Amino acid sequence: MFDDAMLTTLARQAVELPSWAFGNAGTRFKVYGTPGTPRTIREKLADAAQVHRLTGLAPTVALHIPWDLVDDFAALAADAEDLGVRLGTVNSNTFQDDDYKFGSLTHVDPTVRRKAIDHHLACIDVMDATGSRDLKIWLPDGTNYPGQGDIRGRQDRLADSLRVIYDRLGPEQRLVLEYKIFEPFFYTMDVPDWGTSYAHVTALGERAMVCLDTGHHAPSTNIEFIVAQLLRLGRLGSFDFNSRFYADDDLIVGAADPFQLFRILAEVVRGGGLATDSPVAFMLDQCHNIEDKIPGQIRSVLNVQEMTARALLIDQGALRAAQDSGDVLAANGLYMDAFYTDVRPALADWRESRGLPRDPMAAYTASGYGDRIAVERVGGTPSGWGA
Ligand code: PSV
Ligand code: MN
Repeated sequence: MFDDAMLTTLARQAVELPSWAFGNAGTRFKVYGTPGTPRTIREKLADAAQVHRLTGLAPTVALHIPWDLVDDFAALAADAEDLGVRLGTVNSNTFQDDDYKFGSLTHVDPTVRRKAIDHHLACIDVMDATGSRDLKIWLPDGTNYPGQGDIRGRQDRLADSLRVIYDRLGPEQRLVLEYKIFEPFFYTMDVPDWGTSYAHVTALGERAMVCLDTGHHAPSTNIEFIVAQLLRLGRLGSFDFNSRFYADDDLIVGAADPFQLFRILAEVVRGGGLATDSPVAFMLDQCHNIEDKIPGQIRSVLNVQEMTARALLIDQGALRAAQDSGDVLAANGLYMDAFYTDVRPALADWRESRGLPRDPMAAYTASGYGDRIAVERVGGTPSGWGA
């Protein structure tokens, strides 16, 4: 089913796991714990390593600072390697401190702004120790009421703050700026959309890119259009994959709308986002509120792989011919043929040929790892929102 070029692309595919996916999460109503939830970042890495061991798809793990703070990040990086994974993107956090009630990198008070900047510089120190390439900034800043803040002044202060952070990056390091339409603020967010992120990153320089979180758009937004545009502009730095029904639901990628994931990956393929020299980093940004976390992550990376394989099946030559000749139904038919092709048996064969389990979900259950950690990890504080 797959030709050599497709197989090479699939073999290269990597999806970064978020350390926080292994901790307990929930809504503002309730957090349900799971037996065996990691108490430390090392236990989170051990769980992430299971996902990679069974799928071959998830060689790196993103950190969240200060949740994953340790004394010695070089030692943590070595521990990760021992477990079979590497440390990836470093995520900053300016959303859990009283000082940031009215903003962090945009705050009117220079002292608070400086504190937020310094936090990001500390994150870059972590990157230096871990060898991580990307600093991801999701900015929680915004306002709730018309007139509450000076929209334009906040943009100016943000630009100034980002400049200081960007200038501290090493030559191989990048800054990716994530946008989000709403939440935690409801009237304005200071980076609400890809255009605002794009404006800031282009002002900063070549190594500043946009991060697209699939859950951060208004309903009905054509996300694949944004993907196409950012790839065209050379500024799509990374994806945070997840699914949404209503808002920032953070459900398993491909669960709510597999066809949307297919369309997004079709534009990634079209725009060279899977090429060897692609600047695009693929990550999950999910929380597993009621399902088990490790199999939740396994299912997620398999969903990305499956939709990538389907997107690779689009006959690009035939599609171009149909598009150029105005054959609307043929062009659409080529898309739908690829989308409806069940690639799962072929992917299972391919996994087997690479020494991986045909069915990673079943292999995880059979491994007994989940039962083992449930017994072993007693006492201590399970990781969760805030650690
Ligand atoms: C909050 O919406 C969020 O989910 C952002 O998407 C970040 O990427 C993530 O948290 C981690 O800070
Ligand atoms: Mn995100």
